[in-house]
Amino acid sequence: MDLDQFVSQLPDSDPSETVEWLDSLDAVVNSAGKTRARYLVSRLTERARELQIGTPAEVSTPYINTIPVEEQPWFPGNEDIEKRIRQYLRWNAAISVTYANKEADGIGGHLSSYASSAMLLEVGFNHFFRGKEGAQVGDHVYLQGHASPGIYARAYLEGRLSEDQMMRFRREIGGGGLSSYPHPWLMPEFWEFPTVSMGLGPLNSIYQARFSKYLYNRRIDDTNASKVWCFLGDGETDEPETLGSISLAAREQLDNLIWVVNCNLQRLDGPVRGNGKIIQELESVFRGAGWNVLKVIWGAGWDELLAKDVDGVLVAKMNATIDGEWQRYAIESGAYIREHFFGPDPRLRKLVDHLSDDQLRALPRGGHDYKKVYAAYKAASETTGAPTVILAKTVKGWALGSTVEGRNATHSIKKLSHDQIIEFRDRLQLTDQIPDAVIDADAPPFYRPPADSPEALYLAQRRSELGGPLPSRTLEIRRPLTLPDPTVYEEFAKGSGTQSVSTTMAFTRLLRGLCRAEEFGPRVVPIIPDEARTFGMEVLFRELGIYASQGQLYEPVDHELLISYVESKSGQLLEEGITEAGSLASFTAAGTSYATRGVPMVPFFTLYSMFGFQRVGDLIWAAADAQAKGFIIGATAGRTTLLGEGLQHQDGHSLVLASTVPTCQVYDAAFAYELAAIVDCGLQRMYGGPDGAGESVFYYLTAYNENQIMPVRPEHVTNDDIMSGLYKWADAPADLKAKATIVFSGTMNRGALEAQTALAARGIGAELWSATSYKRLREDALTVERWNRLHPTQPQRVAQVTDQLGNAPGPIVAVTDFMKAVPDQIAPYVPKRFVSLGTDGFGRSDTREALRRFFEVDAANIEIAVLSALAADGIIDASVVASAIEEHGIDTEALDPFRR
Ligand SMILES: Cc1ncc(C[n+]2csc(CCOP(=O)(O)OP(=O)(O)O)c2C)c(N)n1
Ligand SMILES: [Mg+2]
Repeated sequence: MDLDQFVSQLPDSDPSETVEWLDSLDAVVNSAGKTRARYLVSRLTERARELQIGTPAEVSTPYINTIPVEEQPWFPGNEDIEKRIRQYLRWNAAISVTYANKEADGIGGHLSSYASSAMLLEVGFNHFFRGKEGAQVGDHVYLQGHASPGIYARAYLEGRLSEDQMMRFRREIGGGGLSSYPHPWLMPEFWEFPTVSMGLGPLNSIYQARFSKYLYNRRIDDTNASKVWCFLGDGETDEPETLGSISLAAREQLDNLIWVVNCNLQRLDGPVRGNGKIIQELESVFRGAGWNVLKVIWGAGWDELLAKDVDGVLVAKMNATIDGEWQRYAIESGAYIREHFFGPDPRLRKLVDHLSDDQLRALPRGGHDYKKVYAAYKAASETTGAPTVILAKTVKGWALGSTVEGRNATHSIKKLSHDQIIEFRDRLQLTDQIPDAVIDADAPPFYRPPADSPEALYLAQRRSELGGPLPSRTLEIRRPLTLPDPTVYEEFAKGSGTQSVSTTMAFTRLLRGLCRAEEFGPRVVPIIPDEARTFGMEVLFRELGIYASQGQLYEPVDHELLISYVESKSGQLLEEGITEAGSLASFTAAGTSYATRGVPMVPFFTLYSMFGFQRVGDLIWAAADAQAKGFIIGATAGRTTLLGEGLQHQDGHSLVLASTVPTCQVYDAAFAYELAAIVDCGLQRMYGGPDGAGESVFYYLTAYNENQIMPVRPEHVTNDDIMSGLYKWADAPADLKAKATIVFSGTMNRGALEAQTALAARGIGAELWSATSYKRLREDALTVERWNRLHPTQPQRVAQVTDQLGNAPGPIVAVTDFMKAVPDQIAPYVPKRFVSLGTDGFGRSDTREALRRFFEVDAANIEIAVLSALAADGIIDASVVASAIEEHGIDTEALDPFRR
């Protein structure tokens, strides 16, 4: 369909004038050709834009630099010194990777990504990226993870890293090494943003920029001057996470966000778009989304040729040449380029008659020309009202030598031979600094100029002027946080009286209380991905306001209601729309704010538990690596508690997935008082202490939607009991001898209680225990087990769960609304018969009752499991179990749900 068809539907107030204009265009095409006509149309469009006529935006422009040479600003740096610095950086980066691969089974590393992006990074380091010294917030710079050797090389030149550390690239164990990629967890004073899982850095950077504006608009921190820079690969743009949220950046007018896409036209295996043009494709995508797009395609050498290209043949050839060919031109000789690029058209060939083959071969790409890059960065930093993306064309493996540069295998080359090192050294003009005699292919020397050399002084001076070194993860709290008064938790200990409520409702009430708390309240960041009504949290819309950078430009349809949809510039709630990934990125930005700007913030991200770890597990992993703090609330938890929704909604495994994340504190609360205690203790652990720094962990907490009367917190239950993962909730009925123990979690407390009553009717007493965290119990047991293994001659320790359940009565039946694997985490440490009841298999749509019977976790099945365990222990006769099965009408021939 012709997209311009709409024009025929517009009124034509002067048809004869229209015909005149069209005829003139026809005449130009006939007499001067299409190139000229295209030029004229472009000029008209440009003028129309100047006159603010409101013509539709073009999504694509010719394959040339966006900033014309006449508009290039003065380059303020010292060109010679910067060049030498880059040479040293390139050298040291490559050498550190070579060290990591000294032995036969090397430990990897990448040479060619940094080689292609060195210039892009250096212009930023020397002229743009603001550090965090003094009171300034500083910039947030997301770097391509596998370009880390270059970042280490810079820190080495700056004297932040030692030669020993450089030799220990990728040797983390034993200390003193450098992590393979940006890992704040492993290098907490250096790296800020884990980026190497492709796509996550770009996504996180968008929400980081948005969060910066949120802090500013809510008057929590003056982030106005702080920018977010994100460096990413052209191949990385294929990840849906990379481009998935770019429209948000434009909608939110994130002019504090600058992306630099290193378009080296290659990814790991081969070309990104051999048959197309990645820069053009990305330009259309970003322009369509409302970004400011700056293409940096050609270096200065081309300016003269483009100026002489009066009939547009050069631009036409540039437009028509596809990336597979450009990649080839990057490695071929000048003669080949003359023959194949310029050759076929005599007008083109004539353009370069005056250039030698060597000069032709040396015509640079824009991303390797610091003046072009500087111009783009300057324009980007001065842009208002929109985010900017810079599409910079580079060569992968640039300057690494003829056998590496631009080759399809370049990404995976990890080691340079002696000859390659010599060629590289020569190319970098480092013969004086690194003479042949000191080059040993296995142990080539690093090179750092003396501290009083012009290069070292320049480096130091540039960084000090920009506010200190980078990357640097701050551990200094600029705006301390005060924890809420404990009275906010008190009501939850009293139970819900006669009212039936869910733990989700209790959580919402607690969240409101926390948001209202003096001083602490504004630091809470509630995050919801379009599920507030599902969770019964819509009361928060009006009470807290939904953050909207433009306020609310309309009167909402439900404005008269108490729960109306209120958007506001100072709103507190981040209602993210349907994006768990985006919400997680907000969670990460808020949860790491203590370290990225010294302003602790407390995110409470409530998600649909099925669409958490399962959907955005890698983002959660990255949040953990970034040492994020906060609470992820897995609402509508449980495979049978969430009724009616079926297989793709009913979550019986987020607790299993959560247990894989080292810093994640996983809690499955049964009662309102447990939930309140977990939040209370969690806040103290993460944000307590003298400076509010606390521990770098985060909490995953389930919340169910089944209503029940919330019990009063038993007298004997302490916060430590709840946090320890397991505590006795109720004794066996007073008149009976306790013969068994039922361990429940979450909403299974009700079935457990019913089973206790039914067992009592059979004269069997059972204790009830609440397991709030199997992960916690397992980790404690693992620690004890290891200690015992390594201290064989010392008095052996006993794990908490071994002590507790070892001394509890009879066999243990653990029941959960999650997979059996959840309670099974403690099975090896319980020194007696241990049976798990859980919800393995796909979910089903039905009532809770039917579901619990199907998954065999209802009261009857708990009772039967206890009887069966007692029979197996020889305490009762098997016939008792058989008759209970019959009494309850259990279908013994039904298929095991686990298999379906
Ligand atoms: C999610 C994910 N998948 C795969 C990889 C492995 N990987 C590392 S670098 C790379 C190629 C990157 O190409 P590009 O984004 O173009 O960056 P360049 O190195 O060319 O600058 C791949 C596939 C990864 N790091 N993350
Ligand atoms: Mg690439």
